[in-house]
Amino acid sequence: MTATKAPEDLLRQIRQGNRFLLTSHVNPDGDAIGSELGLARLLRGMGKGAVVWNRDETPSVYRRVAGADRIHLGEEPPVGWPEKFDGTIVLECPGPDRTGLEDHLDELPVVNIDHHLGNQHYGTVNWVDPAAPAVGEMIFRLARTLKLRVDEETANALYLTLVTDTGGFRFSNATSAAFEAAGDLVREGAQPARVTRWLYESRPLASLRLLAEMLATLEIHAGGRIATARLTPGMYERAGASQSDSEGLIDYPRSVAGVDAVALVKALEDGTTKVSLRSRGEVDVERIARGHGGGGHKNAAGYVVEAEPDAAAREAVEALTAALATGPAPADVSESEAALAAGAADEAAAEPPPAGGEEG
Ligand SMILES: [Mn+2]
Repeated sequence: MTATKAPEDLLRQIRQGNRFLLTSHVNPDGDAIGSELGLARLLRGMGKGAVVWNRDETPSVYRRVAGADRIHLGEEPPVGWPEKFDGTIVLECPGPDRTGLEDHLDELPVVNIDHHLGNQHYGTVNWVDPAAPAVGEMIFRLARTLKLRVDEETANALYLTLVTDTGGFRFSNATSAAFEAAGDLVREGAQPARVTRWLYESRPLASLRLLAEMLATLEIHAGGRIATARLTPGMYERAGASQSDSEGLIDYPRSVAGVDAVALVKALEDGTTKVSLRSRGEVDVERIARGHGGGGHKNAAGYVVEAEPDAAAREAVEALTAALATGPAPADVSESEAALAAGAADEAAAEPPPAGGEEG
């Protein structure tokens, strides 16, 4: 697949509008936050207004990105919506329902910029490029097409999207385009050591305590090829953790030698159970998630079921076992095959609306 250019009508929408609302999917990941904040800075650099509105809170590891403290959160629209805006730009979001704000999205023209293969082309204008390693890389290309200056903080935000979506340049989407964009962003002032520190060396202590709780539940199935782990409201409570502190924890069971598929089973406060799946290579977990009303990518997906955690875990292991049996033998369990396209994954699960307060 070759990279596509931002379509003319998209460039026109952006040039003509004066004030934009930017949003992305529920449970935002690094690509969502970095793309939003990077594009917001670029638009402001053009003399335009930009407000980022996300339904869910920003995971703590992304809060160092410039502008993260100004993101409007929750289901109530920001001041002046929609009369003081000229359009909505939805980033890294395959369908409008995934924003959690879909009731508001038909108010103004929508610009849809995404790299998910299954994008529903729901925008007034759509730019969907499945070959892009991250939506942030598309935003960087857009900046070049519009001949915009990319300042240091914008470069950091966009660089972060590449690091997170490629799993630190480990996954199969760590293409030459990803490395070229990363190199160009560093030339524009991105600071890899700083961004890496935000991402991997700034975890809240509660997140590590939650990891310890989760690892105590680690189980291996199918002769070592499947790992399961649990999260419960009680664990969050003991760890003093908030929902976003579980970001990235599923990568630990997947790091076990020989494991090709992982199910993280999370008991939710409302009695439902969220199942996050990860896999390697040809093991398709998106199909399993879709069968339960969820979604995601081939190697990273999720769903919510009305079942007890034990039953949900058993069912997930059965489905993963079947998927392992039908997929080709893992001749080469290369790390690069774990095309996580970070985060965009279990957020695909039909999330229940957030309860009033923080769970745990
Ligand atoms: Mn992405």
